[in-house]
Amino acid sequence: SWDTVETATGNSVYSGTVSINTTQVSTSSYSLKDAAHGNGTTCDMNNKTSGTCTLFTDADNVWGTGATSNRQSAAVDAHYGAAKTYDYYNTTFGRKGIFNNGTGVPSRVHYGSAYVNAFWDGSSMTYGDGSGNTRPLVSLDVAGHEMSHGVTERTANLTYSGESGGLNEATSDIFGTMVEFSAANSADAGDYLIGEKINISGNGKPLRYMYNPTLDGKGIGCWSSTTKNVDVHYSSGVGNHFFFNLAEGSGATAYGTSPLCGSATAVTGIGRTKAAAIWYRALTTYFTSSTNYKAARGYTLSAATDLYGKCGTEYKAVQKAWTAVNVTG
Ligand code: ASN
Ligand code: ZN
Ligand code: CA
Repeated sequence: SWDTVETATGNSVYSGTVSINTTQVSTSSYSLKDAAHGNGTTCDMNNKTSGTCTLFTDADNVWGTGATSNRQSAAVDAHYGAAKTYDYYNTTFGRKGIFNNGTGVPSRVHYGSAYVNAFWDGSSMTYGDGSGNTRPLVSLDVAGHEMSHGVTERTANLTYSGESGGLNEATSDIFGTMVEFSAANSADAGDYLIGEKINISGNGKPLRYMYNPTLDGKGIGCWSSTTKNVDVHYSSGVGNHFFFNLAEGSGATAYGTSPLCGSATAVTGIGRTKAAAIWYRALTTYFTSSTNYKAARGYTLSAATDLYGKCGTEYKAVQKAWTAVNVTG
């Protein structure tokens, strides 16, 4: 009988030729349904914003061409991104999908006409094709970012405004980046840039820079009393900059130069695996809907204590990394 899990080849827009999981549905038809990742599916909105999303099917189980003009190519990226995000949370934290119940999610691609965004709506992922020079919004970091909004929603549920909104956005940039690193894909290697593949502004620049958030023109790299007043995609800079310092250190690093705020002293990184473990524990154990940056400092120190002990290297690095973004004790 059919409905068997297949390992298929996909030619993606951004991640090269990748392995994806599909399902055989008849003698000569396969679908983008991934029984190895909670039955996550990928479907085509056919450039509409409502109505049926049509599950992708294919006769030979070789998907996409890598060209944006091929409708399956972006679907391959989304399907791969959903699987890699599922794998990151499961392998790293034992979290079984966004809902932690083993269920995957639908990914809806080709949403709307010239739609330059992607979003999580509480149950599904949706991706636009971009407009003009902007490419489809289906890169690994964008997929990991959006699905991490689902994880935040199901855990701390950080309110999407003010400083808690900045922490919500930073959480998505942090784990979107961790998904990108964990996939170890040579066509889309890990970095601390967000959206570097999609050319969102048409100038070849990424959307955000975690090592120096000011490089996007509006991001906040150092906390101040006005951080709460800016859009959450800019106040996230404080959290992104903290995470970079904690993972990679301040100053010149392999992934960019992180400036110190004020008179802070240099930070030596503890590596992104430990930094992400501290953030995830803080997110899932201590953060609440109203957590602000000052509280996040205390909660990540509690998380570091839980994981690595009180006043060890990791604990002190968390202190220094927050002080380096002007979130002081
Ligand atoms: N792409 C935007 C974001 O994730 C849209 C949204 O859901 N706020 O930040
Ligand atoms: Zn977001
Ligand atoms: Ca990236």
